[in-house]
Amino acid sequence: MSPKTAQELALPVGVTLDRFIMASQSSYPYATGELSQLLRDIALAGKIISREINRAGLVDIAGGNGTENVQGENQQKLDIVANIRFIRALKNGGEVCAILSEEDEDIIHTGNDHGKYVVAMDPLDGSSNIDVNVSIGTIFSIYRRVTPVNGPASTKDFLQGGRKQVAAGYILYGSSTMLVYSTGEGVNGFTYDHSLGEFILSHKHISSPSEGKIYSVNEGHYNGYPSFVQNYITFCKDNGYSARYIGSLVGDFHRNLLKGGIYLYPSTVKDPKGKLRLLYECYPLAFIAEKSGGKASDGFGPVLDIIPTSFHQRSPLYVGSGSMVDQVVKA
Ligand code: P6P
Repeated sequence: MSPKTAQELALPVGVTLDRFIMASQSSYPYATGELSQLLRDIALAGKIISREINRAGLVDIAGGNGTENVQGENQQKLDIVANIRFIRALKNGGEVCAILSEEDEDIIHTGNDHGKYVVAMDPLDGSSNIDVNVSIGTIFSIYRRVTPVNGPASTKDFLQGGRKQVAAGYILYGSSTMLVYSTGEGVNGFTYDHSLGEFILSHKHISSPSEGKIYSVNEGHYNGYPSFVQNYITFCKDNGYSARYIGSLVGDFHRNLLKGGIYLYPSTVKDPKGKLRLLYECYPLAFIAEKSGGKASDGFGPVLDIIPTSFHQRSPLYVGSGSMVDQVVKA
């Protein structure tokens, strides 16, 4: 075996999230570091949740908690744990004045009235998959507050509309834990190295393939879908597309983002506005989709153009490769 060079013996670790954030911040001369610190706070909570999820089968935090969230959905124990962990990380980080969570009806005031940002989040989406070891995820959306600093946040801080997001992203707890986010200039992915306790840049400038052959939809609801969705599903079958639906939005979204594909959660007769939440599921993933060259529609227009009216409102979502979203919307 030929001797290795020094460089081969000591391969670089890669760009840590901290270094990436600092480098990105320096390219924004007016950036004062608060958003950078906020992103670190989210990453910290993601590391903690990753640890909790990985041991869920070993300690008593898997399964249902026997309680319902404000949506009337059965809460998994890890839903509650994730909600607490993210609220605590954002509260202690000091940059966020208020949080809107899927798990809570009203705004959560952090006590940091000096904070310039608010965060809308689904702390753990797809949590019913925890018990069967399927990927799940955190989804987050960040806005600069519009209410005066040092005063209390209010409803209008959260109902600014999707195009006012200053950053958005998700953490995917899968075969590896990944943080994927954008602050408006491109989308980057970081893989968590448990041995170092660091997120390392692994997917630089993610670009969504304009085409794809994967469609993600729950065909069990087919009969209740609008005809344009039924027509599109038939189109996919007639053209040999692959059906991939794991019942976990972040997992399906992430695979389609990298490989090309479309995720559909249509309106149904039972749920005329669909199931997904606009503020902390549809908006942030639409932000990531558009910043990586893809598209997100509610069937009538871009999701990011929807004017929000309430915290937990729902929206249909067709998101992924641009030409596929165009295809389904005009089907
Ligand atoms: P259905 C999980 O509850 C979730 O919000 C998404 O993660 C997932 O894609 C969808 O709902 C699954 O819903 O109705 O297909 O079971």
